[in-house]
Amino acid sequence: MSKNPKILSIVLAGGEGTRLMPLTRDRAKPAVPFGGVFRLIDFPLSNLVNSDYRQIVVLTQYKSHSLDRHISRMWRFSPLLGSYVSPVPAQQRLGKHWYLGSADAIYQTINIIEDVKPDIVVIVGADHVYRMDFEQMVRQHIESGAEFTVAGIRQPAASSNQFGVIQVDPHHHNMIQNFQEKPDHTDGLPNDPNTILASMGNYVANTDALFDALAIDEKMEDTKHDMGGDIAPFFAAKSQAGVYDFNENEVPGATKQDHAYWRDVGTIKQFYDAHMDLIAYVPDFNLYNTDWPIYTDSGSLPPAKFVHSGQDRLGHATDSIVSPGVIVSGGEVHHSVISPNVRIHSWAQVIDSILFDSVTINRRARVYKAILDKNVVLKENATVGIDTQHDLERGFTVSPEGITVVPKGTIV
Ligand code: ADQ
Repeated sequence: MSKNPKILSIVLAGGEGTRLMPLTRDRAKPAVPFGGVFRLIDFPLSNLVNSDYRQIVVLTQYKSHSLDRHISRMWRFSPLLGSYVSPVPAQQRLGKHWYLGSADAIYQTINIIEDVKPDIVVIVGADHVYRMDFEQMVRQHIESGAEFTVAGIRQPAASSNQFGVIQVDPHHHNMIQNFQEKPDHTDGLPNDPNTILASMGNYVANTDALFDALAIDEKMEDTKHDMGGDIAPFFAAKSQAGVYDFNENEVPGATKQDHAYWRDVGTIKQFYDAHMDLIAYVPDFNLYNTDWPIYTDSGSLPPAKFVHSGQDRLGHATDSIVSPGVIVSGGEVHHSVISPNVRIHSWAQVIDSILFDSVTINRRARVYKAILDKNVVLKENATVGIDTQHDLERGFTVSPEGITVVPKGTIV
């Protein structure tokens, strides 16, 4: 392989995100807003761009309208400079069938990959919040001589059924001996039985070897056509899979707290908790790391504004993130994440909550431990999250942990 191999990145952005309902009712999971101004897809795309990988195809599938719009508005690079992010909707693929698993999604895109003729493909999921330097992973992949490399992170052994579990070859440093997709039980690490090395769902592959593996997989009966379920075990079985240890590598500007931060935000609880991580006094994930920025389309919105400081009408926010275009007029915000263009009026209270774009909280309304999707309006005196039984009766989703989610556009 040449010293400067040609790299193409593929972002798998077809996940449905059923466990995030109703937030994924009419948007693909990678298009779900996160952290006020971002969408989930901004994290893998920022990581790739910061790694200097700027030829990117995004494989979309399910309810991809807002995802496509976000990508073309925010992420369309200059083809003149040789950089681009192109969304590839499912109907543009080779096969007639709606594709099956993530490996099939890549297989159906082979003609697009062949046009680019990359030496190496970097394949990343679009469902996680983290910073990662893919250039480090590619460098290790090349040095190891493996055909395929999986990024691994330590996770509790009890969560093995959510992850691809990597067993490292004791005789060959950084090579995978065995890869099992979501086993119910598995042995932990030799020196730490309560911990496993889990696949992050990010892969680096030599293009030729990947094409061969995908073609073999495509012909097999007993397969889900899944990168984690079928392709990673295939390379492990022929001793051609390396592992890149995320915990042992750092991205520029990472603080002690956010080094090795990686969160699946696939459930309401995980999504909520990752937001709370952002607003901690010393944040676990530092959005303010300008050495490794997370890019997004914030539009040309005016700054956030806080007004009315009469004795009992204090327009203010504490321990919170407040996005541009917000007006807090005589209301109180505490320990919350507020997206652009939200309005919070006098004597209203928003506590421990996440408000998406253009939510309006009218006078004396109260919100506690809730996620309000885009364009939700609370009328005067309305409440959400105070009485979860009442929330359920009104058709809102309440997570087992008591987080109320109000769907897009609801008037409460
Ligand atoms: P899962 O996330 O359960 O496990 P999957 O549902 O295939 O696996 O999703 C992986 C990524 O591919 C996601 O970003 C998803 O949006 C996307 N995706 C899924 N099907 C797709 C399709 N048909 N077209 C386009 N994109 C698609 C995976 C690995 C595990 C690993 C975990 C880490 O299989 O081994 O441990 O990720 O969270």
